[in-house]
Amino acid sequence: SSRNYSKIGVIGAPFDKGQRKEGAALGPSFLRQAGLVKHLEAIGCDVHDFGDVDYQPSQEDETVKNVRNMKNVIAFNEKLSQKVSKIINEGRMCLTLGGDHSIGVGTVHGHLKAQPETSLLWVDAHADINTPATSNSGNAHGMPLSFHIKELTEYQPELPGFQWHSPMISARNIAFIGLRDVEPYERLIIEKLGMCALSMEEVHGIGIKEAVKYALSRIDPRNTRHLHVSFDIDALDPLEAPSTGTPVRGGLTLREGTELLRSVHRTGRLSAVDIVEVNPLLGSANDLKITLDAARHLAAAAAGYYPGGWAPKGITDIPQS
Ligand code: HAR
Ligand code: MN
Ligand code: MN
Ligand code: MN
Repeated sequence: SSRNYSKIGVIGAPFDKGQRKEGAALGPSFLRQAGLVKHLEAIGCDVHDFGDVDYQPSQEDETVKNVRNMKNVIAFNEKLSQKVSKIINEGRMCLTLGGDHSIGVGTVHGHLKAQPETSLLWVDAHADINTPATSNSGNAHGMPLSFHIKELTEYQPELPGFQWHSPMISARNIAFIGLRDVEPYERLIIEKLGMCALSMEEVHGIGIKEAVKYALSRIDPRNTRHLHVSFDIDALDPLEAPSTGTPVRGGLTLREGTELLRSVHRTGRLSAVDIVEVNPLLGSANDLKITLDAARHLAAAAAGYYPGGWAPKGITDIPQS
């Protein structure tokens, strides 16, 4: 095995108005404090931390067309999208630290703007593909995919301030891994669009390696496209990542999560990763420690970290005593 660590740009997306629980906005600072960025440097990555998205959410906001906090969601993601484009255009893999999953509006848009030929792996317990019309919650973190999919254009409402955004990816270039809490209308959309959706049932049936291989063969059949992995920490089992807003039992082990990311890294075409839905205000101190540590391991795997280790660079002989 050879050393193949990445050039990475880190951006913090401290935003939690895509759902009702406070705390996910503290994700970026807690993840940095837990050493996520330092760890990437320690394993040999060339890391540039671009800091956090510079946006203070306004206190007064409203629900428009069943999208709660519509103004803040749209304004925050416009800024985030620009940052992501910039980092990818600089030739770095963009690692976005959330934030709730509504920040997937900005990360995926920014990536597609920089690299239109991109396929997307959505690793999540949830499908996050509700349109504003199908959502029961009005929470934007359950909707980001619907905004990106070209085939859903005619089902979207006009949202004021959202003109900067347009759907830029086909459903055939998106796959899910880890699903186990999908609503009926979400399932209808998945079936109508013929999407590749590997629930925990399929992951258990064929194993994580085959699942990733199959998903990539569906969304990138010629092995030519750039890849984006949007990793919701709740894809992991709550035993592995308890500090999150909507935990669902029966999820991926951390080992499966790192295997997934390292497999995608090995393609050489992984250009953006999101790690979202870490909520430092949920669970015990130990729950938080476990969750932050899981996120750190996921980031390292995305950067190509091989757990078997490497011999020191340029050295072939064991030192004499
Ligand atoms: N499907 C539900 C909704 O639309 C729940 C989404 C839940 N949460 C997430 N997203 N963490 O992955 O509101
Ligand atoms: Mn999600
Ligand atoms: Mn290209
Ligand atoms: Mn989720």
